[in-house]
Amino acid sequence: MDGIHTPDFWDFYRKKLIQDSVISDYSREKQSLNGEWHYGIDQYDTCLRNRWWQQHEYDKDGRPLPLDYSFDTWDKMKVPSCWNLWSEKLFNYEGGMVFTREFKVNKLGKNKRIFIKFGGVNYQVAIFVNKTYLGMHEGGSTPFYVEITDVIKENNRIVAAVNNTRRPEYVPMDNTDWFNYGGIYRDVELLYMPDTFIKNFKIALIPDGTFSKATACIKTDGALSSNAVLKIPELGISQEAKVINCAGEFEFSLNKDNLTLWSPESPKLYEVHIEYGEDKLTDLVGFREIRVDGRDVLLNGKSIYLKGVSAHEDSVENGRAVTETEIRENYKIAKEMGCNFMRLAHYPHSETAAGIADELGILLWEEIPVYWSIMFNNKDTYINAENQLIELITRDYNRACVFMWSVGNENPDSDLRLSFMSKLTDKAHELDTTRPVTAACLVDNDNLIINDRLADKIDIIGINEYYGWYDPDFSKLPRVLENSNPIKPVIISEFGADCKAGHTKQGNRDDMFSEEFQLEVYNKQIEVLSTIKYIKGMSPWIFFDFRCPRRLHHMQNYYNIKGLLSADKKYRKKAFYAMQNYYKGKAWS
Ligand code: GCB
Repeated sequence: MDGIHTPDFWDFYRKKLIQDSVISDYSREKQSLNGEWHYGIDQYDTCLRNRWWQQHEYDKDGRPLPLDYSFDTWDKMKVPSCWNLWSEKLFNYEGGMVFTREFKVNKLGKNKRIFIKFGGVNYQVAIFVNKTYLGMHEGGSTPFYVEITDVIKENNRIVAAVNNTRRPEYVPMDNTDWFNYGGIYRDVELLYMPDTFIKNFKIALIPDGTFSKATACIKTDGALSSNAVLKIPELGISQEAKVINCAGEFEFSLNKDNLTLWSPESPKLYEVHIEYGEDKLTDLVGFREIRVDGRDVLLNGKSIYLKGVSAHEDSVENGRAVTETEIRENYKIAKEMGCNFMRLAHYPHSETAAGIADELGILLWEEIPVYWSIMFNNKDTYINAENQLIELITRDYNRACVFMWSVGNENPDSDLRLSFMSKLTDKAHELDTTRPVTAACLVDNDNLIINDRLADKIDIIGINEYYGWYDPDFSKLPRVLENSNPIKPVIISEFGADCKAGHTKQGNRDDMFSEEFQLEVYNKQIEVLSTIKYIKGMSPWIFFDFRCPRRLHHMQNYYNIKGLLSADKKYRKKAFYAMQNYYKGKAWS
């Protein structure tokens, strides 16, 4: 009875974790594996326990064995999608789900390496191709890549055992204020690479105020002794770098007078080409400089006020599997509201979201789901959080729109949390010396002051405060701000109030959920926050209503309704217009 008594079967799978596998793949030769996959609801993880993926279907004498699965008769689901929205019976499902399909590869040949890319699978997934276990990825929001060169044949079967069970040691943990959609909800693609290839590359303007020095580095995979070449044809740049131990670095000058700096008003992108042996890679990159100077935030040397809004990755129709059309529509409405900035909360949104923000000129706050009180004392939790940070920074380093990395949200100040998040901040600084690091911190509500010990480590202090809502005593807000004297810039990363779209005051307790009430909170917040010089931006909570299992009030109906827009984004609440008036009248400094 192979596999039935296997209490420690997770250990077997977790021994092969896929981490830090991100490959720069813009412009790569790809084959989509999106489309219909068979799926089976596997509540007890029997695929993993009993190793269905080995497809051990006959005994040694060729007699058929009884099976508990039949991959090709299972129902089909579209990939990418969130299973909760695929079928009514899965609306609230959390647990194991096995996905499988057959595929052919377009190209088999010498000197070719083939990888599978998963853009996002929530939360954990074990991958098998042609009866071989390739590894497990944990963390539902960042991409991972698995090499399949050695197992590939003409006809292939992939099995992906996904599980979105929430656990206290995960990142995020088991308690969050958003819906835990399950599924393979971003693209799945095959990548064709030469034997030796550029694994990833980073390029940026050096933030020294001269706008004339740039740096780039590449990591390579495979053996080769040749130089790498970097070209930016529009700027007349062609540079060579030695690759030693699979790493190469370029430092080069740009002619400041020829260079159009990337900014929200002028989101200029340049084609950057890198060649290394047979491998060629192209990316579209904007050059700009971000600096923090005292309490000031500078973009291209000029003080900037971040007119933002926070947003989840969610849509009524597609959950977290938001489409490019939906992303573009969101940015369009944000721009109509007067935004130059968005906080993509509380986990990495898709790389498409960053790509489009680059193109449209929207600055982004990108975040990892170190949310509330995760297990700060657990070593594996730290490794997991750090890995998500590495995967995010590797994926989006070249996106000019990314203004800062956030290492967490509302984590109560404790010694363990301070050391956990200080380490994450150091890691972010090590991986990226060109951007500020932030975190959404809490106010010290006993002493009415901004007093988070993490503020010493991060470069921009994010503050979440709900005066006028969770704390109805609004008079505390001006006191907090007067009592505080931060030496760094502050962004109000959250404030807000629930509001049911279209609901007006009726003279009862539900008035708290009315548009008038939300509007009043916004008006009071804007009035106070706009007078404080060290506040350099804001991203109120939140752009649109989103699905949330913690919200059981009859006005909420399993949604967090603090949106400025309704969940379908069609209805603009009164407070939307208050923000619009404020932002449209707000100058740049
Ligand atoms: C917060 C959290 C956010 C919640 C929000 C709320 O402080 O950061 O995730 O959704 O409050 O609505 O309570």
